[in-house]
Amino acid sequence: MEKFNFTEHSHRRFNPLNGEWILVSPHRTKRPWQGKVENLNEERRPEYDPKCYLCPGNERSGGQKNPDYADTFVFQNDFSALVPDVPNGEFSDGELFYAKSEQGFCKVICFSPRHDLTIPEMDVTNIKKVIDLWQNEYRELGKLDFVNYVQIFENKGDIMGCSNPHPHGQVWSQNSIPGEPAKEQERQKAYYQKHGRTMLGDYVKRELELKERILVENDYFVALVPFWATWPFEAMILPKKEVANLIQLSDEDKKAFADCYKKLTVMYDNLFETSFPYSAGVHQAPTDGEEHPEWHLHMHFYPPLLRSATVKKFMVGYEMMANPQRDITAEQSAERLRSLPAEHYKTK
Ligand code: H2U
Ligand code: ZN
Repeated sequence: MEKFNFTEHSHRRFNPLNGEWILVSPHRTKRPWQGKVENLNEERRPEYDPKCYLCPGNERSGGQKNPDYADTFVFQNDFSALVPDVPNGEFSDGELFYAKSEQGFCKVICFSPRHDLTIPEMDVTNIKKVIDLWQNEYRELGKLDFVNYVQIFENKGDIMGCSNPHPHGQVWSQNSIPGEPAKEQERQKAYYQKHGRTMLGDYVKRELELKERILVENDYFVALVPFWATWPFEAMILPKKEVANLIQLSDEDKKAFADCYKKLTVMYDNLFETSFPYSAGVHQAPTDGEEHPEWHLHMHFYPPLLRSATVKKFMVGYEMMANPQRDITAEQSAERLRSLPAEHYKTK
């Protein structure tokens, strides 16, 4: 019997961050995919769109008018999924029926006044201003008594359900620690209790030695394809040093974060020469008043595209019923992303 090898044989990989598994079937992609690049003839957007609800000076659905902002802009979501004025309450009927009231806040953040830009097309100085805003929102929302967790995220592209191409993200904050960060917290806590170091601090150190899955590295931050990647081109950005939340980032750190955010998203856009859709979000320590030395801040990128600007990976069937599965390995994805030109395809 030949020896087990990642690029030939089906295997399961363990995700230590959430405790779940991913099935990898590399034998299904014997040859490297050349990537059919469909030219989608993406429309060029104007710098200002009079009909956009996020452009400076325009009116939103609720009737409010956006200010004439110059860098970033944040406002309370006019259709918030979470609101602060909910009475405290619980419902239970035996062990099987349980519900609880939830208070929170939803905000929308505009990354730039320019309707035609996206993160990979913005410069690092302006991307850093987005991270400044995240830091500020995390700090201020976290001070509220009823806010124990702040989720910052970005939905990019129609196929991710994004409602408007104007560069923007959202911040939802609430009473409870939601499912994904709660799983990560439990795993990180167990690791920290055992080793006295953060799980992702150790992880990033080892990845930097191996170099197989690293996409971008600067003085303080790294972008990589995690060993346990689920989505075909999933990636993570994380600080090299132990940082539990955005407040702990200095100006230099934020610049380094912005540099990774830009370089990673340029790779993404260049992969299929399209504005690459994804859901991305920052995971960090809850704001529940407890110490959280176990937490290591990181940003996840979950992009759905598989083979071209239009062919996406479906998380259906086996994925829904059992666990996620992928063909191309994390190392092969990293290799493909690294081999792309550093310059954005639109500026060619
Ligand atoms: P996406 O990030 O998925 O595109 O969502 C944008 C949010 O903007 C969405 O949650 C809000 C929607 O409720 N919105 C406003 O707050 N005001 C508007 O005038 C339109 C959309
Ligand atoms: Zn996470």
